[in-house]
Amino acid sequence: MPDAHPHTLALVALLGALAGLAACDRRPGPGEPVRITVTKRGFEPWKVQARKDVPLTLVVTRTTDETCAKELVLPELGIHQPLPLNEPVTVSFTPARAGELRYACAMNMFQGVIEVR
Ligand SMILES: [Cu+2]
Repeated sequence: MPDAHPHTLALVALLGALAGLAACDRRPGPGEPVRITVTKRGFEPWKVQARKDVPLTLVVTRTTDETCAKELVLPELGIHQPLPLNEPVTVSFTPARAGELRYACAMNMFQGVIEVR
């Protein structure tokens, strides 16, 4: 194997740094679906950001049968979305006001917030 050129090494280091940044920044770009996983700890992440008047798509996947969080209820928007086990479910809407949109499981034990700016 030939010696690696110094520029190649620098490029590899740069790509590594970029990959690290991408892994740390979990905030999706505008229009990108926001992934939420329902684990035995509840909705993860429990807080997501959104923009007023910009369509928001949540992709919610319940990965545990151990809790009662088998539904996503967002009263302000009349959403009662069943969450089948291990099946990504898409919930789309456009926040019409800034502020906090609260959602929860059907029994209000596990909660989450969509922070609309
Ligand atoms: Cu519950």
